[in-house]
Amino acid sequence: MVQLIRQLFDNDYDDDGFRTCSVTGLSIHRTAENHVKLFGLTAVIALVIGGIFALTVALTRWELIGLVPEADYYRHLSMHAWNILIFWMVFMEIAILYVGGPIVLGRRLPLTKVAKAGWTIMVASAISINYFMWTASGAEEAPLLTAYVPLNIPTGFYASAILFLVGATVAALPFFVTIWQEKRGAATKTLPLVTFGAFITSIIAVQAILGGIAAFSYAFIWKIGVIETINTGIYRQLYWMVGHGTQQINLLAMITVWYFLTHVVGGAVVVSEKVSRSAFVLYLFFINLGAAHHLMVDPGVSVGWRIFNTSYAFYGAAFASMIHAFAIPAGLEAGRRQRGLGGGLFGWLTSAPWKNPVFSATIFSIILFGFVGGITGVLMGQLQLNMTWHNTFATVGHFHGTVALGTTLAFFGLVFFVIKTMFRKEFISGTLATLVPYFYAGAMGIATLVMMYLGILYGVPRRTSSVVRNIPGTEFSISAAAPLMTIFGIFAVLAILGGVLFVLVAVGSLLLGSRLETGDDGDLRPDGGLEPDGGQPVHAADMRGTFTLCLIFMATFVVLYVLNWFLLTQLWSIGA
Ligand code: HEM
Ligand SMILES: [Cu+2]
Repeated sequence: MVQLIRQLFDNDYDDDGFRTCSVTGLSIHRTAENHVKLFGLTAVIALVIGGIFALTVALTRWELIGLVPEADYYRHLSMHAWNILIFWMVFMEIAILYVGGPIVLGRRLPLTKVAKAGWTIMVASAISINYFMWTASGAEEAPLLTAYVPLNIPTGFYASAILFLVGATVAALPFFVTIWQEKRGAATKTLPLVTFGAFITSIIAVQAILGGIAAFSYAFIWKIGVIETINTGIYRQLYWMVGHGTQQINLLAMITVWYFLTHVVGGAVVVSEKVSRSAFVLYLFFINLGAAHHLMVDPGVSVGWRIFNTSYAFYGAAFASMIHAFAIPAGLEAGRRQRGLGGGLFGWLTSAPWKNPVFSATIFSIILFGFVGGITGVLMGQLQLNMTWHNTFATVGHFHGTVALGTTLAFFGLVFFVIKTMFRKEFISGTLATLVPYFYAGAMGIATLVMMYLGILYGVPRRTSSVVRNIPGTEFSISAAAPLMTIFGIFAVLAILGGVLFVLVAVGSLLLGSRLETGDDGDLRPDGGLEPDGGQPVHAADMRGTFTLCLIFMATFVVLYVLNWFLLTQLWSIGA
């Protein structure tokens, strides 16, 4: 065991503790690499726990099975949400900060003791959050993701949640110090794009963490009786600074990973540094205002406030996403055309390394995030359309489009990348590894679409263990949705099997995979090497394939927009 751990955390370093990465050519220091591994492995453990509860939750909503009794449902749903949305993602994101900072900059990780202290606090508080969620009993309730006051949630939960946020801040400190070291005495030196993306992510993370500490502290002092009453409207505003804020972190970390992985395994170039950087800066100013979309039906805030934040201001962030959605495929197209890889409209895409799971996971993440998670987010974030989405199963569909399809797939790609480039292990089965992104993206994609269909067309609510019965005292019946719940259940189970396959390949490769020799790129490096040679300058490269894709995206957007407004008009007869 000790031997194994030592082997996992060791590579051939020179006397200063550096080695050269055989895929990226980056100079990697032992400290940076080992902490990426530590946080990455912890994240995968959280994914497993969250995934187990994805199964119990899905098998309950699949009414024919109805696994968990009603009284226990929130406990399971809370375990699913916190382990998978918070712990899987945040541990990965700290690893991403260390990749984007010290590894891309070729530095050692400073303050390694602080990094370890951060990890320890995060792990301890994650365990205790799980404990309080699982053991909430009697008059106490499981918190769900939101821990809304005045639900009677265990005091220890709030305390542990605060601690987790503090732990994440401590773990991020070495990243900030790295940026400071890099810029010290060289204030005009530009950070590489990936580092820049990671840095903007970290600033947004600070805002989210401050909001979270404020929200949970406010609830905590109320729970222990320091204040007698609590204003639920204020709690909700504070809570969504972290509730939505963590999703912004997920988004930015994912986009940073998109730039990184399309470059190192697909041969993408950056078409315009200025444009991509400006898009990150737009996020900095506008994305946090999106948090207001969670307060769409709150009576405490004015309609003008809601419309301003979720529409006018938030479109600054949606615009930034559009820029990335163009810039990343355009970079891939330009980079591959410069190398002469594939002619015609889509030859650059069809000739891409589709068998490489790092590549396919990244591309599926981009496509599914955009088409499934992104479009629906803009739709339901609009005041009027929100009326048909709010608190329905369609909402759950939307955020599985963003986090379970988009972010999770990008992180799958990153974990596979780290297994080969940092753990230096070959996959135990190349075929199974290739299969993972296709299997998971396919099944989860369908499960997600069915969730939306059930929510929008049948009005099936979220956060209930059983829905297919008439709403008491009304004539509304949603029992027609029953057969579709089975389709949802089947694809949900398949998606979970896709996740199981991912974990088996990842952990199996770590334990049993053969070791890659120094210099072996494990078939990751793009055709023609990392830098396009001898081809045309980037602006001479044709990007009409990407332009066509963008037109398809826009057409889909328009169709869904019109469709949603049409469906909204159908509601006018209610109560007539
Ligand atoms: C195989 C994959 C998954 C399946 C089958 C699944 C299934 C579900 C279902 C059925 C619900 C809704 C329950 C309800 O409202 O009654 C749910 C909620 C949720 N899921 Fe997933 N999920 C999966 C993966 C993920 C991933 C990867 C994430 C995040 C990274 C995630 C985050 C969430 C969150 C945040 C909630 C909402 C919890 C709440 O309402 O407080 N899920 N999931
Ligand atoms: Cu949000």
